[in-house]
Amino acid sequence: MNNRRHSRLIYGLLFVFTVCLLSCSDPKPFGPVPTDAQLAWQRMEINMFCHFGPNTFTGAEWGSGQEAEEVFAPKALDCRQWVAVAEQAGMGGIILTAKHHDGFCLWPSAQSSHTVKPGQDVLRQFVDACREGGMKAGVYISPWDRNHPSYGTDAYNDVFVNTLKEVHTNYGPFFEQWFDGACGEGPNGKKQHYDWPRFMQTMHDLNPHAVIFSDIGPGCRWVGNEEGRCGDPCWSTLNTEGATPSDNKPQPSELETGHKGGAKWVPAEVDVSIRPGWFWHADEQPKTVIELMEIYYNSVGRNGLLLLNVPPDTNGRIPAEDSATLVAFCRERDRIFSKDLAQGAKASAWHRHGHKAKNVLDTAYHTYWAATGKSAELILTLDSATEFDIIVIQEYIPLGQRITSVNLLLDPDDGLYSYTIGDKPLCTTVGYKRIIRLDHPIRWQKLVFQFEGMAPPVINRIALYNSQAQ
Ligand code: FUL
Repeated sequence: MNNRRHSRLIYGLLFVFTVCLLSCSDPKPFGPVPTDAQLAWQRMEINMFCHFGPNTFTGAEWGSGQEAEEVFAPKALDCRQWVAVAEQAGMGGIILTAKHHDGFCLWPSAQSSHTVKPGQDVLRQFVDACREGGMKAGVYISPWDRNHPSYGTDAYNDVFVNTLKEVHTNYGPFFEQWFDGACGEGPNGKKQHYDWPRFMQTMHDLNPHAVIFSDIGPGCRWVGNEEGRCGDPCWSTLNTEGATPSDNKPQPSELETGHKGGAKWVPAEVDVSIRPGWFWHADEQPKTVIELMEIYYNSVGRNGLLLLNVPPDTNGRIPAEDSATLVAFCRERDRIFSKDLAQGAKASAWHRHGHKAKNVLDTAYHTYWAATGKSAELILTLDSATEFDIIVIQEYIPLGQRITSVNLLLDPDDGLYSYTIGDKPLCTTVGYKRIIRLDHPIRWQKLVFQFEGMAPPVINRIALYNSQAQ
């Protein structure tokens, strides 16, 4: 072999080796990715919010802080019932308003005189009931305090830090800390300058695994509205540089959509109430199952976590009409989503070694199909023509949120054509979960999904459902 042929052979072998190495290697994360706690949180999908306190008895939404402590008098407090309702509703966690804007503490706090009576520790009953029932407990502690005499002065930041320490040390661990951003006037007419960096650092020191909610995270962000919907698109990434919760946050419309290519992983939490108010009021009624399903599609179905508020009444129990609605809401989700019609299909695509297209069909979370390019196609061939009207796609978010559009081609004998919803492709962003409702059911056998991403798409699940099925 002469020298030229010899070096050509070596270059050839090197080329083949490099290509092989590139296509065999695991995909690398793209951009920011969730922490283990954020991933576990997102996979909970729906949690319960409980607004409970003096407002439950006075009919207010924002208590003045001047109400007598005695007004808080639940007749038959039963936190186990809250847990049972949440469990039947398919929820894995409950977040309780341990302190709302009136400053009233649902535990006998050493930081305030506006609290429950010593023998009436609701927070204790709540965490005990959650632990007993295998439910995760979370806590809302409002920085806005309309009762505390030091509110509006530097001393209040110390009080608030001590309050966090008291709650998380004596009652924790909590899976989520909810920091409401509201910042109004206190009893002396002054507004507080919240020391957010200190609050966040305190939380981190107390429980680094708690997901911290605020307008801008760091664990999860406010979705920018209280109507029960994410934006479309909805990115789990957000630019938070220079922003603070409360008075220096991104616009609500930015919080709805997040920022494409944003620097931090701060997924959207969709807080909305089952009733018109956050607190229970005798003259209000829960939403219907149809309304809750719409909220579900627009929150969980658009890459958000749904935090559904279900307020206990003056008995200290969740009213029967709310729990019946929640059970019916859960049944409706089971009815639609228990039969994945893509099971048993064949999936094919170009793939990286070990991350084959068929992985999108199994139910294991950590198996996925990794495309080789930013534009990629995956073909799903069902056993026979099958009717469906819902497509669920899940991006494997431990490697980041990548997808920017999904197009569906249907493959009739006479050539491919694109399925559009209105005049749009199936969707833009996917993220943890995207539920796409078609305009009407279609009966089809071969589906070609075309993906575009900022990096090669990585998908762990594609499923098909028929919402008309019984
Ligand atoms: C808001 C509060 O002002 C409401 O009272 C409620 O707690 C809601 C969840 O957040 O900002």
